[in-house]
Amino acid sequence: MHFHDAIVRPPDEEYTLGLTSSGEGRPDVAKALLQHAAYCQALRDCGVTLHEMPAEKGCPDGTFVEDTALIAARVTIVARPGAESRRGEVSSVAALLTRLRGNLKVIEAPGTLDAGDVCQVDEHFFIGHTARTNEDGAAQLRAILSRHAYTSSILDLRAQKKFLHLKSGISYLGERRFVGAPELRRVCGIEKGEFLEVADHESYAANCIVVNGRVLIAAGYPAMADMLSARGYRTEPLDMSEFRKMDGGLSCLSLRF
Ligand code: CIR
Repeated sequence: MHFHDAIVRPPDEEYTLGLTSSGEGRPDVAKALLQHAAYCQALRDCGVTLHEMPAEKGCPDGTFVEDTALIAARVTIVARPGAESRRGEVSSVAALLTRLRGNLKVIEAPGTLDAGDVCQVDEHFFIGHTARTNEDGAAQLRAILSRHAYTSSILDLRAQKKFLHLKSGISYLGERRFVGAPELRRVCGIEKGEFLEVADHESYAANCIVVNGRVLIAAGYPAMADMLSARGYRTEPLDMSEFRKMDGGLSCLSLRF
């Protein structure tokens, strides 16, 4: 899949007020802005045109723009975040997506869906049922996808507490290959041969993105970097420390299409 565009939104001074369970302390906003700028540059270096949204008042988690929508080739879906404090992020993203993508589908109450819970695998979608994405939201998404000739499966992840979202612990690399935490391989029912297992102490690095021939990964996870390099992937490490503090992974910072 080739990406031409990505939507991003920088953090602002309210960023420290966002949701987190990491216990890693408050993020340094100036540092987060630098890391965000480096992330944006890495996307540009992959040939992607960026659509930069301004930070929005009252949306401290707004930089995690991936959670607000799901963009597939044949349909664009506006999510309804499970955390009430994040619902205000959606309308501005929807307005931009209407301009960029045309007709949108929408997840409606009582459904909730954080798009970070959705992992696209070619024409199939894994949908995590989590603390953020409820049964109704997952079912709505499944119905929309099916109307656009995509298949999907809903995975009950509520028992595991380690990952906020499905994609916090698993990424699809393309060509039937995944990278992620072994426990999620089992839940997704993926064959071992297709799955590169991330060591437990590096599980944060499982969230990575493949963009036009490069894999953007979090810096500071050498086993993950070596595992991908050994298989011929070109990796681009990015410092994510200030996003990790707020439970955010690398994929969450952009909506790619
Ligand atoms: C939240 O708790 O919603 C944000 N602080 C982090 C969201 C990260 N998004 C993601 O993993 N897809």
